[in-house]
Amino acid sequence: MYNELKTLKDIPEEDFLTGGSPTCSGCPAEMGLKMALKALGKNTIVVNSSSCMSLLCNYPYTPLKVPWLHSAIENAAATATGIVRALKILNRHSTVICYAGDGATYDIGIGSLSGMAARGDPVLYICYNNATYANTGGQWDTATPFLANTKTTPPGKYSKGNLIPPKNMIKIMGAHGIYAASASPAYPLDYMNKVRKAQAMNAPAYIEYFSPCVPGWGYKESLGVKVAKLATETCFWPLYEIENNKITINYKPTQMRPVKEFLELQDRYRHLTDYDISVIQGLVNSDWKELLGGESCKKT
Ligand SMILES: Cc1ncc(C[n+]2csc(CCOP(=O)(O)OP(=O)(O)O)c2C)c(N)n1
Ligand code: SF4
Ligand SMILES: [Mg+2]
Repeated sequence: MYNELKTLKDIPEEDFLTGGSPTCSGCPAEMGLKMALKALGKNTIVVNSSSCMSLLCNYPYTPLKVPWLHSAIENAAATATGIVRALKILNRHSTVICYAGDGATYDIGIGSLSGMAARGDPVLYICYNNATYANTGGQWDTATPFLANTKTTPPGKYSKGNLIPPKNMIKIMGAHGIYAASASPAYPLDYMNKVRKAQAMNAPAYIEYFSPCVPGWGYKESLGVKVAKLATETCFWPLYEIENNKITINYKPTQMRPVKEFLELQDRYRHLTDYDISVIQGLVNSDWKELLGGESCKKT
């Protein structure tokens, strides 16, 4: 059981991530940590793998009002496990979270994360997915969407951008038998309630937060939430959760918008032709159909 936020008015006013950080103006990843901490409360310890978010704290300065630990990019989950076990020896309790990028999660730290889930360590792992190694300039990783332009997948005479379809980490973590969910800055109540739900489980949990990136995706800095909203309205980024291997879709648009509306706001898709966009639309349609099928098949 957890204390559900029913309306925006229920969101706690107290902030544990204050102003003065060096992230880009309008950075949705920072918003994601801010909202998570509002949902979790003061008795929380944050582990941050090397990333844009690890720039938040530069000794002796920090915008955070909770304890924060920087880990190497490959071992945030193992570091969090160590904290949980040390607290147990001290007979103390805090919620321990990892707030890690997609590069750390999908690629460099996946072994550490998988081990944490397999051992049953009570850590809430939040991956903010900006679909690149943003902090080092925006290189491709296995979260990068099909045909996206990144520093290492530039479109040109012989290339259309990224040709490797991204993997689905939410399903990979759900297959570990733990709670796994997608979330978005455009649906703050859904996100913060998932964070609270995971906190109350006192078990390993994985939440993946869709995190538009101003310079990496190339959109106007005021449009982060709009980009994220269109990702969900077009079913490019559906909101769902996996619990005890059952899929529940949290939001079904009454009318699915064309994926073009999401793509056209961003420079990383500027090179696409109408045909390329139709290919992406086909992929989105089949992923959405598979998700709907997965939901109904698990309920019967
Ligand atoms: C083992 C290792 N490889 C590479 C790096 C360099 N590095 C520092 S931050 C970073 C990007 C991390 O990407 P992600 O986890 O997606 O976070 P983001 O930068 O997008 O916020 C990289 C590659 C590193 N610190 N350690
Ligand atoms: S590069 Fe992207 S993720 Fe990094 S601080 Fe800027 S907007 Fe945020
Ligand atoms: Mg990233």
